[in-house]
Amino acid sequence: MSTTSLPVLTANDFASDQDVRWCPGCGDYSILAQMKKVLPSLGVPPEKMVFVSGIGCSSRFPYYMNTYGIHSIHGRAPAVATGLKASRPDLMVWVITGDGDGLSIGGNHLMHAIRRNLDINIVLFNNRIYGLTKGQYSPTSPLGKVTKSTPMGAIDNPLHPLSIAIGCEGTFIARSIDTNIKHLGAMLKRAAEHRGTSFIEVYQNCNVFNDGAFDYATDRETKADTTIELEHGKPLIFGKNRDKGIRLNGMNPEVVELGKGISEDDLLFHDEQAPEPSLAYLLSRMSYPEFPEPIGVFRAVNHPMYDDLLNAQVVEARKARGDGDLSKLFNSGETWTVA
Ligand SMILES: Cc1ncc(C[n+]2csc(CCOP(=O)(O)OP(=O)(O)O)c2C)c(N)n1
Ligand code: SF4
Repeated sequence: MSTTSLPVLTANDFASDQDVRWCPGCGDYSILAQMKKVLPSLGVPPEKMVFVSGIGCSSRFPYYMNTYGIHSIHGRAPAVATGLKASRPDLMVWVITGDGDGLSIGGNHLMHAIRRNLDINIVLFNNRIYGLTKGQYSPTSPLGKVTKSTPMGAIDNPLHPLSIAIGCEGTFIARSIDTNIKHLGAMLKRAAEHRGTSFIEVYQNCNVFNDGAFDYATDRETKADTTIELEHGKPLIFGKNRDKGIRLNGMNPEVVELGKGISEDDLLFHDEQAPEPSLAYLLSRMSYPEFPEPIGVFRAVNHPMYDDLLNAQVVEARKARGDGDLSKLFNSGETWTVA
């Protein structure tokens, strides 16, 4: 008996020969590097992977991967990925999108991809600006944000990507930060391993048109007090001295100081597997400066997958009615000739 061992892949096996054309210092580089680092550990060869994107700086991602890729049209990556995964369940499909691409023109498509629970992985690079079109405000830009298209300050309420994903009852929902590379790698790996749609928001610095949007969460001096790492089964504790926590006061989270009559047992314990998405939603509403912003897995639950259900129906239909005949179908029923 002969045994053949599979080649051990490295990050370089997933790198394409294309020059990377993002601005020097853009947060996209770090996301690309972590993706290439994580993929070899999944046991899926590059030829079985497809990266699908829409339009934007982040959407250039497929060019830089030595996998199959589709640079599709603005906001439509989830629709293209849905068709691909439904017809080729053997492929691992990633969707790369930006806050403008995914939440503005593509908001509707993103929503339906998440609620269907197809086995795809969506990574939303959130830089709270339109990068490619040179600095117009996006659906995640904060109120009052002065940009080229909002010279007197943005007056529409920003969207919270994770609140939307949780509202669609997504089965895997996480957040990470471009500069927190270990955490980002871990989140990408967990997303890839999740069966069903995974949705990760990555805080990404656009150092040309929105530099410093996440300084509060990345600055070495402040990040321990402005972010909180979610860990399944653990209490929500944060702060440089790990002396602060999140407690539920009725339906509202509040920041409390540990000691002074408050112990760890009084805090909210994170349950990423809670069947009800309500607590995950509350966490997604916590934002700076009132709260530390959660990073990590908000929700990871198992639900039936769209691709499995669809393909089971195809098998049933074939059993009952035999293989289809496209030409017969086109020429059946009422047909007419255009003169
Ligand atoms: C149908 C259509 N409308 C508008 C545009 C212009 N456009 C290109 S990219 C973009 C937004 C990109 O922003 P985002 O998704 O946040 O990506 P980033 O460039 O910041 O990574 C827009 C509005 C377009 N290309 N096609
Ligand atoms: S414009 Fe912003 S998001 Fe686009 S490549 Fe440059 S730094 Fe990155």
